[in-house]
Amino acid sequence: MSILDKIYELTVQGNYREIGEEVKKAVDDGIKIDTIINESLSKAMLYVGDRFGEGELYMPDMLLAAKTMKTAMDILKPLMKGDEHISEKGTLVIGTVKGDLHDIGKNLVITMAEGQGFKVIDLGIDVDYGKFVEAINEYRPDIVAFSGLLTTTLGNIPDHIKALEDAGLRKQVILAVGGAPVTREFADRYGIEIYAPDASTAAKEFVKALSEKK
Ligand code: B12
Repeated sequence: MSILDKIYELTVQGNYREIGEEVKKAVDDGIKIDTIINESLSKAMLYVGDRFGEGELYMPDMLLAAKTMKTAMDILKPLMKGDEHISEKGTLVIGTVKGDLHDIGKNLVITMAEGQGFKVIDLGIDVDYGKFVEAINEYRPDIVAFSGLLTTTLGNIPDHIKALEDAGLRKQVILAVGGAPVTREFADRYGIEIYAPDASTAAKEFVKALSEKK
């Protein structure tokens, strides 16, 4: 079994005790961090979610998989920052939408954006509309990003945007949205400029949007 397969398996099994050693081995073998995240960790989470959706796995399984992914990311994150060409490109405010507690994907987007030189203000999970407004007033970000994993709470996106419009702030920022159930069509429906299916693409899109703005 390849080391990437092993990391995938350990994540699916929720084996947070052994994941660290394997992740370190993969890094020592020269496997790119991006590859470990995209080919093993994220794929494993997708698999666990699908089995949960089909009733084959349960909530504790999802929690263990999440804990395993977090353990792996705690090792990878500091390594990512080291090898980057950081210059402060711009400011990003990001949060998981109101009613939603998922944060693994958001945290990955943060890691990648920081790697691209962004200053990131993380508003956390279950973020109320007003919090985004406050953060824009305080930090004057270039980009405001919503992360959403639940179909139900993604329905709150228009309210998030309306809060920005009511505060007269919508035109001052570039909006971004992402999360497993989000699509390009969804973003277009609400006039959201940036959509990306994964964290590396997200960071690239942020950089591109800023260069087009300048
Ligand atoms: C782990 C997990 C949990 C953990 C969350 C732990 C945590 N700290 O985040 C726990 C166990 C707490 C949990 C709870 C629940 N969950 Co859950 N969960 C998952 C699971 C298995 C993985 C999510 C994940 O971390 N994926 C890995 C990351 C890396 O991927 P990602 O989040 O998609 O992010 C990537 C991209 O989407 C993108 N991205 C993410 N954000 C952003 C933002 C921007 C701006 C951009 C550009 C890109 C971007 O980049 C990321 C990195 O590549 C998914 C399955 C799935 N298919 O998504 C279900 C899933 C999302 N959960 C689901 C459900 C139903 C729930 C619960 C309602 C279960 C329950 N009955 O209580 C609760 C809801 C709690 C709440 N109010 O939020 C459903 C949602 C169904 C739906 N479409 O609405 C899913 C799809 C499982 C399923 N198939 O049924 N969950």
